[in-house]
Amino acid sequence: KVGVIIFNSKRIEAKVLNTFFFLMLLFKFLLIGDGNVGKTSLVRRLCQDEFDDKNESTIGVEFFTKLIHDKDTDFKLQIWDTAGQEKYRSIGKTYYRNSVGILIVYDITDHKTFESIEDWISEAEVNCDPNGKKILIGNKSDLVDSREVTTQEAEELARNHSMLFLETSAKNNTNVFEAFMNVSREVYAAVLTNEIILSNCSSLSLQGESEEEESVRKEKKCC
Ligand code: G3D
Ligand code: MG
Repeated sequence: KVGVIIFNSKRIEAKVLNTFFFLMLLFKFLLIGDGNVGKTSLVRRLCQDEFDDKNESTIGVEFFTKLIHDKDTDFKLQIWDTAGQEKYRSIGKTYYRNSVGILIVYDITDHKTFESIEDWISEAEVNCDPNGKKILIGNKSDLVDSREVTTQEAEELARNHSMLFLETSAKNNTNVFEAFMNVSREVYAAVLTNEIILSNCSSLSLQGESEEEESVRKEKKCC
């Protein structure tokens, strides 16, 4: 089955985009949540398959990219990570603009970070695509003895907001790829049904990488 994308008012099959135009769907994803919950560690685990327990709070690049191949479709995630601004709740609107996949992260060993989740959901609802797909992520699932947030209470919160939910460990590489993949599949399904309209050029990228992305990858060893 081949999905149909409405692009600039034209119906284009997703596979045709991939095969003949050497174009690839580009989804902007972002991570939000309190400082220190492991947002940067999750992106690094996904893109570099690395875990560094001496993470600097500022990483100096605005986004990472990850190519995803799922069944007969390729797409690219452009994943924005904050550079520490979340500590002051001063994330600008540019960070949120055009994002269609939103990962909202708390730390299962710090209940305060879970209590902030409602505020982060409100931020996402005000600033992101209203049909964007969200996932609630309870990170640091490896720290079982220090757990402060139960799986059940998090599941209930996610259900109340019609969000996906997963517990992850960036350290042990548990559920990290799955978290991004599950949101990607929901976004892609919503694109095919026109619930999410990718109507501007920033939603497509040439297959392969741009010079900017290549230089970021080389500098930061990104994927
Ligand atoms: P942030 O980007 O949300 O601010 P970071 O969070 O990715 O910078 O991570 C904050 C701290 O949590 C880091 O430790 C990091 O190593 C740790 N961390 C991130 N993910 C996990 C995880 O899955 N398990 C465990 N055990 N620790 C994790 P430091 O010591 O640098 O503060
Ligand atoms: Mg960070």
